[in-house]
This record gives sequence, C-alpha cells and structure tokens, in this order.
Amino acid sequence: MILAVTRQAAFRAHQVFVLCLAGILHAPGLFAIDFTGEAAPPEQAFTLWYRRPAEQWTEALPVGNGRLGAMVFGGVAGERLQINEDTLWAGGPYDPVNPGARAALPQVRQLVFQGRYKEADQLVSAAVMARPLKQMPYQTVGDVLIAFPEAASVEGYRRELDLDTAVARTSYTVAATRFVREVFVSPVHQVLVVRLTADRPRQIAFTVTMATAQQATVTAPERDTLLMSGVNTGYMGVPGALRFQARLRVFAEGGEVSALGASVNVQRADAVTILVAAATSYRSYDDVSGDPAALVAAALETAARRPFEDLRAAHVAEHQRLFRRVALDLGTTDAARRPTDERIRDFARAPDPQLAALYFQFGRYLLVSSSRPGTQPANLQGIWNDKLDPPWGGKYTININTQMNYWPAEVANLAECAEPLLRLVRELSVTGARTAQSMYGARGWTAHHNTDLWRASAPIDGPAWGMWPTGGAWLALQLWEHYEYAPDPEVLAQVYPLLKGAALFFLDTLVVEPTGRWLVTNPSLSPENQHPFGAAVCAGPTMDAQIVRDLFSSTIRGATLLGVDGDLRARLAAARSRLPPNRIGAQGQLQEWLEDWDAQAPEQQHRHVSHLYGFFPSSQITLRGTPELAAAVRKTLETRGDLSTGWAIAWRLNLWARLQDAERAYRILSALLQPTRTYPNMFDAHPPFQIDGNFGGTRAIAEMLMQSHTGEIELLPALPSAWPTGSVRGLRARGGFEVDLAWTAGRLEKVTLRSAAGGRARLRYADRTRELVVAPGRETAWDGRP
Ligand code: FUC
Repeated sequence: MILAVTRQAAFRAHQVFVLCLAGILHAPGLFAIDFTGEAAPPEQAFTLWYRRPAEQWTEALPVGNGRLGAMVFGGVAGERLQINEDTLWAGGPYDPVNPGARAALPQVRQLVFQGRYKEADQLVSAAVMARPLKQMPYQTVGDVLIAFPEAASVEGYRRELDLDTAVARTSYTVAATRFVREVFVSPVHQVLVVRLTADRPRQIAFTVTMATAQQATVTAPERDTLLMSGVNTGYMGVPGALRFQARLRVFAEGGEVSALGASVNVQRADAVTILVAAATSYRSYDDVSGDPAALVAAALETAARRPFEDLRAAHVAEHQRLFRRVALDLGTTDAARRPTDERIRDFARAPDPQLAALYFQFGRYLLVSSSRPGTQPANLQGIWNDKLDPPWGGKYTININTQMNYWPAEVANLAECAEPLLRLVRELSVTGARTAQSMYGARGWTAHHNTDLWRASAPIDGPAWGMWPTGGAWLALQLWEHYEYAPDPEVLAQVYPLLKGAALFFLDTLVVEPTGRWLVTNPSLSPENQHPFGAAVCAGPTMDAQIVRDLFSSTIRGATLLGVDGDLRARLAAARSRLPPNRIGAQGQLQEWLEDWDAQAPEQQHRHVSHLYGFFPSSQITLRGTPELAAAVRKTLETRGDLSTGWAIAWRLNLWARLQDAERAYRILSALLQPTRTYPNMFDAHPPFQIDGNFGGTRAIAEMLMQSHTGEIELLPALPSAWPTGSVRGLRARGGFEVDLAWTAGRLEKVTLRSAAGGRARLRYADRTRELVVAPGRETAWDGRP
C-alpha cells in the first residue's frame, strides 16, 4: 500500500510518537517501565555503557561510516535512530563575495592604520561582509522510529557502544525473553544495519516508521519498504538545490511483515534485519546533479544480497583495520566496572585512569566514524546533528574548530581519515581563488573564518568574526603536517600547489605598517578577540604573522624539495624576514597584537588563545629552542586561566602538555572529563555539543605521552603521576615512525620504533638523548638508559 504523508503530517506523527515514547519511558504510573536486575559490565573495556535508555540526544550513542550516521537511543518501548547524511545541508552552490568589498578595502586599511578601529569595523560591516551574511547549515535527515509492544518490567537492561567493533547494542529481558538489538553503519556496504534477535522463537514484533522536519514525504512502496523522499531547505536567500532519499527495508526471519499506512509492521518473527540507505543529489560543491533514488536503491540491493553475519563481519573488519592500530593502557581501577555516565560524574573524585584511555579511543572512534576517504570532513558536530539549524550551523569554523578536529589524525595513526580535509582545501583553493581575486585583486586563494558544504570563502557573521583572511592558510598547514608525518613525494606533489596558492595571496596582500618596519595583514583580527579600542579589526595580529611565517617556510621547503619555483622561494624568504616577530609584552606575556595591548583587552580570559598557535600546534616557539618565548606562553596561559568550554580547554590542555607540565595538564584533562564538559555519551560540551573538544582532548593525551615537533621524538614528556604504569602501541611520530612505549612506576621501560621506509631518529627521554637507526620495515628498541 502506498500512502503519501505530507511534511506537516509526518512531523506531527513523529512528535506524537516521540511524546508517546517519552511518556511510556519516563512517566511514572501506568506506563512506567520498571528497570530491575542490574546488568554486568561488558567484557570489552573500550565500551561506553549505561543502565537506562537515552532520554536526551547527548545520552544517545553515535555510529557512523563517515558519510551516514545515526544516534542510537536504545529504548525498550521504542527505538529512535536519528539519521544523518553528510551532504544534506541547506542551500545550493552560491558565491557570497560582496561586490563592493574590493573598492572599500583601501579605505578600511587606512582607517586601521590611523587607529580609527570602530570606523573601520563599521565600514567592513557595511561594504565588505559576504552576502548573505551567514553560510548554509548542516541538517538532519530525520528519524527511524521503531515501536515495540508494551512491557511493564524489564530486567538486566544494558545499552552500550563497543568502540572496537563500532556496534551499538541494547539488550534486556522482558517476560523471560532476552532481546538483543545491534546497530551499526557499514563503511563497506554504505547502509545502516539494525539487527533484532530474541532467545525464544516468534517473539519479535514492532512497527517501524520514518519521520522528518524536512520537506519530505514518507511512503511504503512495498510491504517491507519505507521511502522518505524530499528536498533540502533554502537559507538566507540561497535556494535549496538538493534532493534526498532515505530508503528502509525490513527482512524478517519467520513471522509476518505488512505495510500499515506509512509504516511497516512485523509480527511473531524470530529475528529481523532492517537496512537503511540515504543519499542526496550532491556530487560536489558546484554540482548537484546526483541521483539519490538510484544511490539508495543500489546500496540496499547490494547489502540485501548478503546475510546479516557477512554484513557485520565486513563492517567490523574494516573498522578494526583503522581502530586497532593504536592500543592504550593507562592502568585500570575498580571504577572501570561502572557505567560510563557515573564514571564521568566521579572522575575528579576517584582514580579512574582507564576513563582517560577510553576518552582517547573514543576520539579515534569518532574520527573513523565521521571522516573517511571520500566523505565530507568532520564538521562542528562530526556528522551527528538532529536539527535543521544547529548551533553555529554545524559548519566548518576554520579559525580553530575544523583544525582541531584533525589534530589527532596523524599522531593517533588515522592519517587516511584526513583525506576529506585535503579535498576540502583543494576545493577551497578554487572558490577561494575567486574570493582572492574579486575581494582583494590578489593571486592565489584565501578563506576567512568559516566555510560550508558549498566551500563559501568570503567573510561572514560580522567584522569581529569574519574579517580574518588566514583560515585557509592554517588549513593548508595541516596538510603540510600530514606530509611531515609521512614524507611521501606523492603527498608533497598534492599539497605543494595548495600551499603555494595560499602563500601567493599573502605575498599580494601583506602591506607595510606605518612605522615602515613590518609587513602585516590588514584588515584582520586575532580570532574573535576584541582589542582595547572597541573592535577586533586590526593590522598584523600575532597569529597571522605566525601562520604566514609557517606558510612561507613550508612553501619554500616544498618548492626546494620539488626543485621548482626558484624566484618565488626568494620572494617568500624576503617577505618572511619582514614579518613581525613573536614578542614579549610588559606583563611578560606573549603579545597578542602588533602592539602591547594585552593588559587592556576587555576579555582577559578569552576562550581563544590564537597567538599561542606559535607554540601549539606550530613549533615556532619551543621549550628548549626559544625558552624566553616559551615562558611568555606560560604567562599568557596563566592569565587566560585553565577553565573554559570544551575546545578551549582542549587547546589549553595541548599547550600545557607542550610546556611539559604533566600535573597541570592532568588537572585540565580532569576539568574536560567532568559532566559540565563531557556529556553522558562522552560528546564534548561547548554547550551545546561540539565535537572539536573530543578531538583536541585525544591529541592532548597523545602529546602527554610523546611529542615529535622539535626534530626529536620525546618520550613521556608530560606523564602525570596518575598514570604511573602503562603502555601505548602504534602512535606515529613525524618522519614516518611508529612508536610503542611501556613505562613502570613513572619511568620508561622500553620504546620501540618502526618505520616502513626506514630512517634515523633522535630520541629524548628525560635529559638523555639517543640516535636510533631503523631499517626499512624493521623495528629498533631502547630502554631509555644512558
Ligand atoms: C568559534 C568559537 C565559538 C564556537 C564557534 C563554532 O567561533 O569562538 O566558541 O566554537 O567557533
């Protein structure tokens, strides 16, 4: 039976359904489910688990294959699977450059150099900002909702996410029948898979529907099939240009399957597999001619030919290929036997080193599940979002957040997961070349503080956020870092043109500041921080000089390695020598602006620590190389304070790890692992949810154990007393090395280095150094002794 459901009707039905579920699950009285008989902890230590279904979205468990994602609630009366597809964003291809920007910029520059910052801000606002002023948001597909028969009492309930298999599992007993429900999203077969089983025959019964707030219809074209078909929404005057489909099919073993309105009903089955595929018509940032109907039909057809066990085995094998590269043991206490939400609640009170290891592996799990070769990069929420207009649009904020998402990729041995970032930069270098030309009359390419699915690159939101031309350059530098970890000529050939384009933009737009000494960016800002003169817009903020210095240096190095662009190298070197240096201000701090304004800035504890970029993730400033500047970094960090929200704490944590202050770093990690900053499902709270803090925290734990930014591999540089004994296998260091470490009573026992290509490494442990030569494909060890 085919039944068309309007968007409103579907949404209303969805709301009623969710309300009913909420009522059944949580209302005391008639329909309240009594949870009795506590389930034991799962056997696999790297598992998130709970004794109650999720009520809030931030309690639900994320699964994903980089492209397709779901949040699993694990209810008993009903299951809610909130679905995402990584190309379902609002709008369509657009170019937001303000046509008046180029004419206005000379006057803006002049106002800035005259110190008339508020006027400069106003002119940027009136004539330079993008049209529209906002970029397109990332959106949810909708929900798959499964309603089960009433149960008054449930025994031995457990809901879990096994990070090692990437399978979410809900299990419980009702009336002497044990039910098990497994959910995963296969990177191999490109479908979401739900498997329902029971330990007695003919016990499985449910009704499944799909609901969405998108402009879509839900129909049941076959007795076992549901089809959601819709279009995305327009936003800020940019019309929606995408079509999308989600297609669901039910495969029952035994029992009866029938369509009932726009739902499928199953009675008396022994076991059931549900497959869900979703796709949009997005092909690339300038092409929306894809065929979502063909894509979902093909994915379902291919997956439907395989028995459930094969689908599961293929999924687990592909997940483990990446996930199992790193093993981390920081020690285990009794606390590790308790449910995850209780451990987060108590982390500051009782020793629970395994929770930090779980947080590290969860970060790796999230990267594998939200960013794989061929998918979109992980956005502000990875791929998980239940809204049409999520906080900050769920976009790519490139003045810290997107960069932080990829901070763990190299060191935590998931380099492939950074491929979507490489592609994003390549695409931005095309849209950003238009922006460079039409806004600035410059060569090369630029992107400001934000981008979206359509690779918009003009300044948005307002002068204090958007008027920052350095976001693209920072992204390009992450690709250089990718090369440093695996120095491969093919990677260099891909990355070099992107660096060169970013560098050309600055060669053309840097201007001499009024004293005639320095070449600076103007207009720009120190991300999102106001200086004392009523604006953020300024000339030559420290972070810009740091990023441009790194950019010129790596472009010169890349050109030298490739033996190209001799003239350009010379021009870049000359310009680099005129960039303002890192300077120490009157308070002993690292100066945030060209002049020493720091002590007068209105927000002394601002969440951004942009000018500390030079210390982390960059290595322009190092503990042993530039000790005075490193001391100034410390002073700035003291003023900024340890506590902020999610990602801002994670950045501080990485900085303290680089300062090699183990106990301070651990204290900040403890602040990150509190309920105010880590939700029960371990998602990072930058209230609400933002995934960057998870990734930043993961990188920081690696930085505490091993650092490789100075040309040496430093072993256990910030090992806190809370982790006296432990081991790690499979971290990666710059130069193409894999590193295993084992330590006891706070002292290194053994380091093992591996290298596919072979190489020479200089190791540092405490005050000792040692050179090791690793033969290609072999390993070499050191016990850390003289
Ligand atoms: C930056 C931050 C905000 C938020 C946003 C997505 O602009 O300053 O706190 O994280 O990105």
